[in-house]
Amino acid sequence: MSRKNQTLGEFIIENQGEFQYSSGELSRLINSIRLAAKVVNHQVNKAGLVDITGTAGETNIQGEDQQKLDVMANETFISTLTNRNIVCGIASEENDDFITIQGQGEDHNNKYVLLMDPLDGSSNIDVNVSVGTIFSIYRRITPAGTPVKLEDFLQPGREQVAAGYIIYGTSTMLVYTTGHGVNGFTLNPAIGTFYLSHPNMTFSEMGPIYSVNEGNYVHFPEGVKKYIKYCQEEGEGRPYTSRYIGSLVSDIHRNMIKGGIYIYPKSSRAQNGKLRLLYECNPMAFITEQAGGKASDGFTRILDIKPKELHERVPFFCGSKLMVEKAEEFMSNE
Ligand code: P6P
Repeated sequence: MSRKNQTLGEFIIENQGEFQYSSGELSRLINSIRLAAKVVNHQVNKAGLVDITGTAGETNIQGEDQQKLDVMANETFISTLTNRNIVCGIASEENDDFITIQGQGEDHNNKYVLLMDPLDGSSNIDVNVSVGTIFSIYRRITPAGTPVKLEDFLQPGREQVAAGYIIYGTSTMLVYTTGHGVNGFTLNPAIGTFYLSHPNMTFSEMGPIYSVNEGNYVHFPEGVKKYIKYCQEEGEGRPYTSRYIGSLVSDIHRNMIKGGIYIYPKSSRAQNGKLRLLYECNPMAFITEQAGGKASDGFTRILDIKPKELHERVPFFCGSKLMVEKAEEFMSNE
C-alpha cells in the first residue's frame, strides 16, 4: 500500500510485513542505503566545485580509471553498511574480491549480502551527466556464524530479495523493489527526506525509444544490426527515437518512465558485452521484471543465469516486454 508523498521511512514501515523472513533487518538495510545515498548525493552535486572529479590515479579491476567520486561512493556505502551491522559480505565493482563483514556481537551472524556498482557511469561526472548507484541484495546461503563465501554472491538473479538504484540527476531518486513492485522516491535536499514520488513504476509493453551505442554498430551481431534497422524503418509506432546517455541507470530509468529498450550486446570487440551480471544486469533485470518489463542476454532470462565469477559480463537486452521479445526474435533468426 502506498500513498503519494509518503516518506521512504513511512513506506518501509508500512510495507515491512510484505517481505517474508523480515525481522526488520531488510528495512534497516534499505535505511542504511538511504543514508549513504544522501552522503554520495551531496558529494556528486558539488563535484565541480572541489577537486573530487577526475581520476584517483588508480584503476579498478575493470581496468578503468577510478574516478575520485567512485572511490568516495564505494567507501561511503561500505562504511555505512558495515556500521549498521546488517550484511555479512559486500561485493563491489570497485573491489577485486568480496569483503567479509564480521559484524558486531556474534561473528558473521548477519543474513544478507549486498552487491553494488557504487557509482555507475562515473566517466560522465566531468561532463555533468547523471550517474547512479546500483545495488542487489541476497540472503546468504552458507551457514550463519561462518565467514561469507563466494557462493553467497554467485546466486542466480532470481534469488534476489531486493534491488534498486539511486539516480543522481536533475533530482536524486531512490528506486527499489523487494519483489512487490517498484517504487520511486525523490529526495528533498532541503530537508534530506526521500518522498514517494513514483508509486508502482511500470514499463509499458511497447515504447518509442531504443537505446544502444550505435558507434559500435559495425561490431554488432547481425541480429542486433537488423533489429536497429527495424527500429529505424517506418512501421507501427516506428521509427523509434534513439536516446543513449551512456549511463545505464539514466537510460533504463528514462525508458521505464517513457517506454523503450536498452541494449548492450556482445560485439567483435567484447565477446560478452560490457555490463556486469552481478551488480548491473541482475538488479536492473529484477527491477525491470517487477515493473512488467523483460531482461535477457538476447536468448536467456538474465535472472536465470548462474554466475560463474564476481565480475563476469553478459550481453544485456532490457525494457518494454514486446520490444525485448522482438529483439530476441531477430537474435534467434541469426
Ligand atoms: P559505452 C558506464 O561506463 C557503463 O557501465 C554504463 O553505465 C553505460 O550504459 C555503458 O557503460 C556505456 O558504455 O561503451 O556505450 O560507453
